[in-house]
Amino acid sequence: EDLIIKVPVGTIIRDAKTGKVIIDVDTAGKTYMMAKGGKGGKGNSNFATPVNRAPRYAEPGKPGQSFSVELELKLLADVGLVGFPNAGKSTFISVVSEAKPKIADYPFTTLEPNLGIVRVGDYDSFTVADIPGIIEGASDGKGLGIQFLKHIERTGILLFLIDITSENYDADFATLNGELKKFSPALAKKKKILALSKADVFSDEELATLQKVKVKGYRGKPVIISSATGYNIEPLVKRIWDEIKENDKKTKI
Ligand SMILES: Nc1nc2c(ncn2[C@@H]2O[C@H](COP(=O)(O)OP(=O)(O)OP(=O)(O)O)[C@@H](O)[C@H]2O)c(=O)[nH]1
Ligand SMILES: [Mg+2]
Repeated sequence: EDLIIKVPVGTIIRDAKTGKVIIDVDTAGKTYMMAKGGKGGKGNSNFATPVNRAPRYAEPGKPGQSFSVELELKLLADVGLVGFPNAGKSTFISVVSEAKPKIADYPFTTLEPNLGIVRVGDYDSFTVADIPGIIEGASDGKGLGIQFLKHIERTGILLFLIDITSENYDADFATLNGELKKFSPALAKKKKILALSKADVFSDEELATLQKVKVKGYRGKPVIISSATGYNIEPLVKRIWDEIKENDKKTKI
């Protein structure tokens, strides 16, 4: 009888010895025969004849394949959140989804990724992965390191959050990008949306001067948001949704 082991979508199965990927379970319902079972033997009663009721002969079975595999689960989300500690990533996911991550005004509050489902209109939704904050030197092990970046390797797009009170958006954006790149050049090349968070701490006049702000290395205008007041959250969700649909179109062609 077949032994069927169910694994979540996003599981990668590797040969434990060589590390070679055997199968990447990237879609629901994907099946794969990992190891061929052995052949059952035949006991001596199968060979009984009227003359010899208890033959000594039996057919031995053949052993099945046997080897060790490693299973790794990567989160599959449409959007991955990228930012320094305290940028407001978890707060953002908590206002756009049902996720209830820990939020606090000190760095490295988030230690494990959180997933949230964001509803768009009545029928659509996308998923967001909130991960720990990145700092300069993370790729050399500073802060929490960057191992958790593997969780956003399989997201369609990245949402960068930079605190609007930061002194230098250009430098922040470059640092975040640099750390991503050191982890995986492919990750750094993903489609990005940049948002400046915590807009509520600025006055309307200050915000007015920021409306045209450009950030080096980022095409387009950053979206200025406040998770606290909801300012521009809906347009940002709409924008993310449009990008996801655009990405889908590209991968289908
Ligand atoms: N004023 C204001 N404060 C905010 C806003 N969003 C988040 N904060 C505050 O910023 C602090 C950090 O928020 P988090 O959401 O925990 O930040 P994070 O980016 O998830 O931080 P790490 O998990 O450490 O990487 C908390 O004190 C939040 O209340 C906002 O829109 N306005
Ligand atoms: Mg957090």
